[in-house]
Amino acid sequence: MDARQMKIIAAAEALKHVENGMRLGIGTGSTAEEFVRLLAEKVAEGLEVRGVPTSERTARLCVELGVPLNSLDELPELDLTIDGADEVDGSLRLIKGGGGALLREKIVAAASRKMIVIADESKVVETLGAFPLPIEVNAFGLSATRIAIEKLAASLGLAGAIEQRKSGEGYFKTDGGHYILDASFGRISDAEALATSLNAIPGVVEHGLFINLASLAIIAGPAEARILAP
Ligand code: ABF
Repeated sequence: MDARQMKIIAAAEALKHVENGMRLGIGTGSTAEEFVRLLAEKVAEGLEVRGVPTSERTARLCVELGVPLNSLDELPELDLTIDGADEVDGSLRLIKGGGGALLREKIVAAASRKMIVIADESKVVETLGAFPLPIEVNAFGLSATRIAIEKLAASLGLAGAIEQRKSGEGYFKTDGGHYILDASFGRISDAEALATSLNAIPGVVEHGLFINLASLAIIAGPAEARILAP
């Protein structure tokens, strides 16, 4: 079974949690896109849902495939969000943001009663941090913000390169017009402490540590999908 088939299996399992009339947060990334494709088939068959996309990219796909959309301001309370992840640990802590949509993903997840993560086995880790942590930062004072993050990391015993994410010849900009710093800290032994401290740095808009947001994770392996629950 190839990687795409595993993503489809996880997405199909997640679709079983979608009920008629639901207000749905719709994630970003290749796994979430498989979910959008399956959801669109159900919508074409008569399923009635309203979606709130977590990125412009997801919004475009939903429009193309006929999934009805609203803004989060129109639907500020959601029943369920389904989204991918870059890493998942056994306590359902996540690293997200490899696709650059972490800010909207976190706002949408926080506005949802339930969040289901869809991923394949390659995303499951014992300790978060092998995947560089995306940190979305304001363009103003970028160097000062980077220094503050470096000092914070050192105070928590974390070391590693912090690279500004590039795109083509320039730097990657998020849907919100911010930049991303990818922090290769390695093992993050206290994700809660890092998350709280990053939030206290003024130039940090948001970071990719998602803690206490996921309700369950559907993890697709070569043979079948398994559930990770808190
Ligand atoms: C989004 O897409 C992100 O938060 C995460 O960075 C990425 C996962 O993408 P994929 O499903 O393509 O691995 O969910």
